[in-house]
Amino acid sequence: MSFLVYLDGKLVPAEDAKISIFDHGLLYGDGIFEGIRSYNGRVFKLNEHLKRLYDSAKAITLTIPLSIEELREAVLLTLRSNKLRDAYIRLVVTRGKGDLGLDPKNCPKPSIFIITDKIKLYPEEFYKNGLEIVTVVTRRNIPEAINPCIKSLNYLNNILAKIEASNAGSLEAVMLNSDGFVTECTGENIFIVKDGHLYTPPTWVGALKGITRKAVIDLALNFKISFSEEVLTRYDLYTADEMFLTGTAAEIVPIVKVDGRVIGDGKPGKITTTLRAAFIELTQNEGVLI
Ligand code: PXG
Repeated sequence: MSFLVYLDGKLVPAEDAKISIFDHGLLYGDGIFEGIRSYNGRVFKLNEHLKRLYDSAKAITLTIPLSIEELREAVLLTLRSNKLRDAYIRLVVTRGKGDLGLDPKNCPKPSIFIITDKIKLYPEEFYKNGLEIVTVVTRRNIPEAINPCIKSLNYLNNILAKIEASNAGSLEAVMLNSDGFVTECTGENIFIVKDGHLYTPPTWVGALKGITRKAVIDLALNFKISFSEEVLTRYDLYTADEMFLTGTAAEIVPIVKVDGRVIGDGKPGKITTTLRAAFIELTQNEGVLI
């Protein structure tokens, strides 16, 4: 069945929504995006996602042709038009149509589109029993090149890591930075628990400032779970008591094996399970009403 997407100020049937082959988003990966979810008729952390989008835009000198309030309304309108309460929202801003050649000055008008659909990253069994992951050789982009805090359309770095994981028979990859420190996975931040303490790498090592990451840290603090951002090595992963990933699409995924090393007792840990339950409850009750 057809559904409507937002494209440059209009709602159009998905099959009629077309972007030019001269759009620099396609030609050069020149653009930015957000992946957002709605639950139970509310858009979870919508304002946080919009703020990150405008920060990404600023970092790549792209002027979004709508105010943050107008863009918020466009997201809500797209959801309402499709009568969606539980959805995955892909909000994309491209540099727009231009001549061939890298220079963004060739692109007078950025394009905005919003797709509201469903997403399922991993089969349900992995949320219950935990996922096995591997570290890969492909390193995360160094912050001095494309800063991983920019959520750009340039995901080839992460796609190469995903292919490596897949070739090794795994659904997800842990990416290290050029010094060998743990950064994040291909579309998720990473957390470990050791001796009751929760750790995640600081984003300056080369990770996205994940919105789910922040929500989980806030929940942990509410539960009085001790937490710190620390630079982590593969050794820290191998010797962790618990591990999990966070992301809008993935939500919270328990990890039970890394590079063949069993984490804890090989089952999702207690703190992971507690935080996951609290996260599910939060998503059902918090957010901008559609
Ligand atoms: N790291 C990277 C590299 C990401 O792309 C996250 C961490 C988690 O961030 P949030 O803010 O979502 O907690 C992401 C987010 C998809 C998809 O379609 C990917 C993401 C989000 C939504 C959808 O694969 N990645």
